[in-house]
Amino acid sequence: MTEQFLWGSATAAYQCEGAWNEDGKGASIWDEFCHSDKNTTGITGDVSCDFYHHVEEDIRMLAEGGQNTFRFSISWSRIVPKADRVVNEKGLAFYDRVLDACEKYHVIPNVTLVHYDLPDYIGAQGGWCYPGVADEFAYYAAVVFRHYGDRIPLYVTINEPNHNAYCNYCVGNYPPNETNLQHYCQCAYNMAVCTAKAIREFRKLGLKAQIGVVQGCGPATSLLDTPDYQEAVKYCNYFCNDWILDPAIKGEYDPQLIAAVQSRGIDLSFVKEEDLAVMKDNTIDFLGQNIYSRMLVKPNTSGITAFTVNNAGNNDGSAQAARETRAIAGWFESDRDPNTKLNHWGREIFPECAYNTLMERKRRYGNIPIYVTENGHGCYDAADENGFVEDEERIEFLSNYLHYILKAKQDGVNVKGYYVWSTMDLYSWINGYKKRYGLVRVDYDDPARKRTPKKSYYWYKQFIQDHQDL
Ligand code: BGP
Repeated sequence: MTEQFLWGSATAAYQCEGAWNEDGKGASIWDEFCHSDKNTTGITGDVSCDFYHHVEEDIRMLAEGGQNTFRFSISWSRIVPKADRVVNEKGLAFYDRVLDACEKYHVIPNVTLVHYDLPDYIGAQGGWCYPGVADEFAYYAAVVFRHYGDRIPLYVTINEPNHNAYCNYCVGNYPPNETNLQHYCQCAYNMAVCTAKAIREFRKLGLKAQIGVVQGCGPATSLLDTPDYQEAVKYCNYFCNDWILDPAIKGEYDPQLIAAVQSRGIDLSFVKEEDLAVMKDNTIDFLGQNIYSRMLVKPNTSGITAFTVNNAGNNDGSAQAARETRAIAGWFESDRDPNTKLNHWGREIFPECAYNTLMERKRRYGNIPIYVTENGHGCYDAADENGFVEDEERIEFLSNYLHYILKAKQDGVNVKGYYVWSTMDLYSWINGYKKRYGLVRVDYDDPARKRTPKKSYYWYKQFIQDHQDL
């Protein structure tokens, strides 16, 4: 692959494809969840922005916006729709069309094998906690590697194992909607085994392509540097970062982390020697790092274990407004810096976190190549009568974060690419379609899903042009 800096934007299958049951696709846990009573909003990704039927247009627009790379994910249940493991040729053909468009417009694909949308037949057997999930995943991954090979230069095994496991089993807002720390640990462990077993398949083929994993949060940090605050940071990192990244990058768990997890009464009998051996031999080539916000923590004085998010998008900036928080009794709890802004969904906007995240990754993991695989601002956009959005708020967010990302690169972090979340407006997990991230507006009232580039699309195009020397 060429060594040019990659400038692009990202999507994920369930959030943009639509066509949820077309051409032999099987149901995923998100299809199942969104069609069930547990989905209190009734909003689904059944059609979404209908990328399935707009592939050529979306990739052309991306390229016309000066971008040279596109991150998307493959829907596992399009490729292997049922538990019988029969491969759906029409599913493979769909992503061939996506890759054809990428080639036509000189866009480098960066492809994730699973972005939250586990097949429902695995969900029915225990989902990410099903002990057989890693073998199922390795089978599916091998089908993908053999079929697409080096047409895809950058593969990602799993999007955000940390955040996925966290929402599934701590907050409980993603399917299977549980709050269960034991299952959180089991899920995160199984995801690490999935990554390792998929990489083992990948290496067998001797491809030139590279493979990585995408992490969803940055390192924990605190407002004070006293020993009790340092402890809180350490435990939060065990929980959110090291538990995921150490096996993927170093091929092993930190024994102190294992001891800490056990001391909480987590039963680690699911950890198997043979899995640890696979992890040791099968680590990633690059890290994908998503950057949205800071994880600010303090010592846990409440004695409470609880996790909250704001899916209502009603944060008005007041002290009582619902925000994102996480707390584990005895370990850490979220802190709030009154000097920073929160978005409507209660998430802190803190551009410096981009720099701190990247520098900390370098400190712990050395010169590993890093792609910033997502960075974006979710907000309520207002379009004029022509569908044009003057999204100054998004431009300000992106330019502030980019400033710190490029500073980290200048200071020696091996940053090789950057992706705005998202290429066009798409479904936001649980939040539906009002929370928008796209560089391109999608008119959901229009059956044809008309696309209109926003002001940020043109701003990004110019930004890329001004940074050709990277
Ligand atoms: C990341 C996910 C994306 C995307 C983004 C924005 O964690 O990888 O899929 O959804 O967050 O999140 P949300 O849509 O919940 O605001």
